[in-house]
Amino acid sequence: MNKHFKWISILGTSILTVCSLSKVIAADTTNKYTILIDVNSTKADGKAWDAFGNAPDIVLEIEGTRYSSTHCKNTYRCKMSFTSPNKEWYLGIIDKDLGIDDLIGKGQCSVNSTCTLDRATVTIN
Ligand SMILES: [Ca+2]
Repeated sequence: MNKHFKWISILGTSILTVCSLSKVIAADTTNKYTILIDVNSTKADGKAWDAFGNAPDIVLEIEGTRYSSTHCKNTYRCKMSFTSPNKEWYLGIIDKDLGIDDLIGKGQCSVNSTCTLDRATVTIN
C-alpha cells in the first residue's frame, strides 16, 4: 500500500463515518408524540377552573411552544400531538383564561409514561 492510497482510504472512511452518523441524527429529529391530558375537576382551593363552574381550556406548553386544540376547550380531558427530538420533557399544563391564565400543573415526563403534574395527569405515547 503506497502512502497516498493510505491517506485516501483514511479520508474515505472518515467521510463515510460522518455521513452515517448524520443520517442517524437526522432520522431522530421529528418524532410525533400523543399526549392524553386529564385535569382534576377543581383547582387546589376546591373552586372551579372557570367562571360559572366551567371546565378549563387546556393548553400544553412544551420546550417553549404552546399547543392548543379546539377539542381541548372547555373540557377536563383531551388529546394533543406534538413533535420533538427528545424523549423526556418539562411540561406545563395551563388553563387559558380571558384574564390571567391558571397553571394546572408542571413537571417532568417521558415517553411511554403516565405522570402526575399537580392538578393534571398526563400520558405520553
Ligand atoms: Ca380558569
